[in-house]
Order: sequence, then C-alpha cells, then structure tokens
Amino acid sequence: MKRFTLDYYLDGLRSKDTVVLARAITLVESSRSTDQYLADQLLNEIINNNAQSIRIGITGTPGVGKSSFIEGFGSFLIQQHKRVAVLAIDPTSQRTGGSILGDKTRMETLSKNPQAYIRPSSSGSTLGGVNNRTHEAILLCEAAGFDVVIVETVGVGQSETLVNSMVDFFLLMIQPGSGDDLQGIKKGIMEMAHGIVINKADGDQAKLAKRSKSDLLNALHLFAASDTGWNTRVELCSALEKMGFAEVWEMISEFRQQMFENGLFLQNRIDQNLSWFENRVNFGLMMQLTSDDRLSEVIEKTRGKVKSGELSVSMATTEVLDMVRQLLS
Ligand SMILES: Nc1nc2c(ncn2[C@@H]2O[C@H](COP(=O)(O)OP(=O)(O)OP(=O)(O)O)[C@@H](O)[C@H]2O)c(=O)[nH]1
Ligand SMILES: [Mg+2]
Repeated sequence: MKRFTLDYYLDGLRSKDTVVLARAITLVESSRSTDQYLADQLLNEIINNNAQSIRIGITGTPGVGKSSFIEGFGSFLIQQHKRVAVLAIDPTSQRTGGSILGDKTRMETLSKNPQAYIRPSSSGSTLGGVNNRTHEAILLCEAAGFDVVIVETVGVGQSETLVNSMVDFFLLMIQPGSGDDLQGIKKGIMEMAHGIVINKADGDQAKLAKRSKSDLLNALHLFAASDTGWNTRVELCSALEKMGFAEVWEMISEFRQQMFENGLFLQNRIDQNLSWFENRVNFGLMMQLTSDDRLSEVIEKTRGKVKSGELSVSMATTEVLDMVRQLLS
C-alpha cells in the first residue's frame, strides 16, 4: 500500500474527498503496525466530528430487499440534500468477492452518485466481531461530511448485535407474511429494533403487507415498554416501486429528535464507545498474552488434561491463570 501522511488524510477528509476516505478506511483496516500507528493518530484527530450525523443499521434475512431499499432510500435522502454513506458488513470472509459485487450492482444508481459512498467492510467474524473496524469506518465517513451512515448486515447471526452496538437507529426489514412467518422472527431482534419496515408491500403482496403490519403492532404491544420511551414503529415500503421512503425517514427523524430531547442520543453513543473500548482492550489483552509461548504451552497442556478427564475445568483454569500471574510479575 502506498504511504500517505496524516495531513493528506486529514485534508482529504475535510474536503470530503471520497478517494481519500476509501484510503483512510483501508488504512484503519490494515494490520501492519506502521499503518496502525498512523490510523490511531488519524482517528484521534477526528474524534469530535460527528454529532450531526445519524447512523442507521439495517438487518433482515437474505433476499428481503435491504440493498434494493438502500439504493432507493439513499437516492431519496440525497434529494433531501443529505450525503449518504453505506457500509456493508460481510460476516463470511469467503463470500467477500461475490456478495459485494452483487451489492454494488444492486446499488448501481447510488454508487454512481457523487453524494454517496458505498463500501464493504469485513466483519472479522472469526474473532466474534472484535476485529471488525466498521465502527471506525463510520467515524471516518462522518469526518468526510456524510450525514447519514447506513450499515447493512449481510446475512444473519451475530452480525445483528454487532451492528446494533454501533448505530443510533436499528431497522429490521421483513417481508409480508402470514402470522406463522412473523412468529419466526427472533424476539431478541424485534426487541432491539427501533423500526420494522415491511418491504415488498407491492403488487399481490400489498394486502398481505397491511395485515402483517397490524399483526406486528399487536405482537409489539406484548413487549415491555422500552426504557427510552420510544415505541417500535412499523412502516410499509416497496423498494421496487420507491414507495414508503418518506415515511421511513420521518420515523427515523422523529426518533432522533426524541432521543436528543431526552438526552439519550449522545448518552447511547458514549455507552457504545465505552463498550467498544472494553471489547477491544479485552481482545488486545488476550492476543498479547496468548502470543507468549509459555502461556500457550500451559493452555495446550491443561487442555489435554481437561479432555482426558485428568483435571477439572476449575483446576485447569487456575493453572493457566497462575502462569499469567507469573508472566506479569
Ligand atoms: N416485489 C418486490 N421485490 C423486491 C423489492 N425489493 C427487493 N426486491 C427483490 O428481492 C430480491 C432481493 O433483493 P436484495 O435487495 O438483493 O435483498 P438483500 O436483503 O440485500 O439480500 P442479501 O444482500 O443477499 O441479504 C431482488 O430480486 C429484488 O429485486 C420490493 O420492494 N418489491
Ligand atoms: Mg444485500
């Protein structure tokens, strides 16, 4: 990778240059220690640049229409004089090539718009997402003047929680379906969602979509009220017919307004930042320690004894932690 100076990145971000933004994200994702050094300096400079932005996470089963929605919704937002960045988290690194290419074609209009920026982001899933740099990518997008940052999860599983931990508004996208289909949506994800959007509310499915909406609202009533004072809303939309974008945006804007008024908007970002810090410190500590041969040897040895039934888990853990203590003293 070509080396650039800190000023190159800072000037480029300040002048909203998306080529520099792309290079900055690559820098932050790099595992080379010289890159990490520069990345840390860069991230430290842009620390307070973001209070005006809104971060929207979008999740939903494959094929529900997330990318199609973002393509249309993003263009709608640009008409409202917003600049829109889209970060797609790919949980399965081996899929990176294929799905991202697919997504680029599905966001063809948006990706050509100079007010938009689209970028895939590896989730670092092998390490439970801790190695993921989407958090930092969001900050860089905001420093480059993007006021709406959309994070799309590709696929299902852990990625929802990961995304929820870095956005202001968490949107669950579903398709029109029968009561049985709706029961299949994981309760935890429904509870996490600030808004549920029923996409494909067009053609034959328009009627079913309306019924799904009232079913969902009924189901949501059974949940305990959120302590933020925000009640999860349900909106209909068709990415295909470009319908419902204004309503979705209104929902998100109202949420933002309400969270600003009760002080939870910034509080949530501070909390997210702190838990992000804790996660990365824990992860870093573990990497640092387990890179020591003496410790990995002890772990390997006690692991064998746990396997053969020679040692209890409790005793084996104590032996490993004794070694850690020795190394630190
Ligand atoms: N009828 C109808 N079809 C839609 C709509 N939105 C998307 N589709 C179709 O649904 C399929 C999947 O759309 P995508 O946007 O790729 O879905 P996705 O959720 O991004 O899928 P993954 O990225 O694979 O998780 C495509 O064939 C779209 O044309 C809609 O509003 N109405
Ligand atoms: Mg997609």
